[in-house]
Amino acid sequence: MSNAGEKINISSLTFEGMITKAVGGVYYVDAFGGVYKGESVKCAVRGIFRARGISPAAGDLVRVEGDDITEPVIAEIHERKNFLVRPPLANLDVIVFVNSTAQPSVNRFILDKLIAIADSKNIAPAVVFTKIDLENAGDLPDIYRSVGIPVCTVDNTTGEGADGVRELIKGKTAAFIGNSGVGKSSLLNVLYPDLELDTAHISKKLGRGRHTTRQVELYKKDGGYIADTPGFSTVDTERYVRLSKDELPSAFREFREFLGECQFANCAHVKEKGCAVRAAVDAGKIARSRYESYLRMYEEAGKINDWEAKGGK
Ligand SMILES: Nc1nc2c(ncn2[C@@H]2O[C@H](COP(=O)(O)OP(=O)(O)OP(=O)(O)O)[C@@H](O)[C@H]2O)c(=O)[nH]1
Ligand SMILES: [Mg+2]
Ligand SMILES: [Zn+2]
Repeated sequence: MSNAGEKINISSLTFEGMITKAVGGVYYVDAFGGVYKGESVKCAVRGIFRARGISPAAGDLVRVEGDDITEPVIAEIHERKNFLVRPPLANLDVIVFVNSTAQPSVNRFILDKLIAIADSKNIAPAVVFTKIDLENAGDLPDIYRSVGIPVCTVDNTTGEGADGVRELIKGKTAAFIGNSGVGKSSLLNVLYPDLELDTAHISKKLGRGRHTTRQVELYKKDGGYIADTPGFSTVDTERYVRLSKDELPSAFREFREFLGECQFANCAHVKEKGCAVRAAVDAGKIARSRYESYLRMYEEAGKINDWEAKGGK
């Protein structure tokens, strides 16, 4: 880092980089150029962002300005290609949805909902099923593979299947997301043992983990960045998801080819006559569990819209 007595060209203290960690107003930025190139630099942020209601997040591409007296400052946040509110992450290429075949068990509805959100934000979804040493993944891999989503099944105790995950995330910015206790940190430790992430034993009483991972950080690996994230609970997903009734049908990727074929142009694909989506479900072209997730999200979207229409915010 800079040395008080040394003369440094100020312009070389300005650099482009990516935020990898945000903790209590302190940001760590991976420098892409300048004198700190390749290093992680601790930065503050200009107050102007707070005034504008922008809070820098891991994954943000930024310009950092420095002089040789004060701490480097994030002076500009470049436009985000996408943003996840919870956990706060910007500019993701891939979200790896991690599910356990054993405890905690897979919640198809939550998985479908999260995939729909990723698709609607143009973030490529991928699905991993862990703990295959304990339970078989059953029909799940086929359901997701058949709609073009990459699926890996892994046993984190031996590392079996983990190489498939490595291929998916190589050179990308990828977040590992899923319920607490599914084995996100365990899987990342299998892929990158030097991370030494904390993992926890399942609480027998609750049948789920205890939120071992508490904060989001992007780690530089295989020419890309990966984020371990704190496990969510079902309650979280009820709160942060906002897909409207209009956005929903096309957020289910396998519905898209049928959307123009319904008898009524404004078909909601719920119980309308001549619905091509329902016909596809009956014909086995769309998995029933996916369609059921759609119906449930449609119902939830109705609640949100009605509530907002009554003046809620
Ligand atoms: N048998 C078996 N156990 C696993 C596997 N993957 C993870 N576990 C165990 O499951 C527990 C939870 O794993 P973690 O990696 O801490 O889960 P996490 O998803 O990071 O949980 P949070 O950080 O709380 O969100 C630990 O006891 C792991 O040893 C697996 O493939 N097989
Ligand atoms: Mg964890
Ligand atoms: Zn329809």
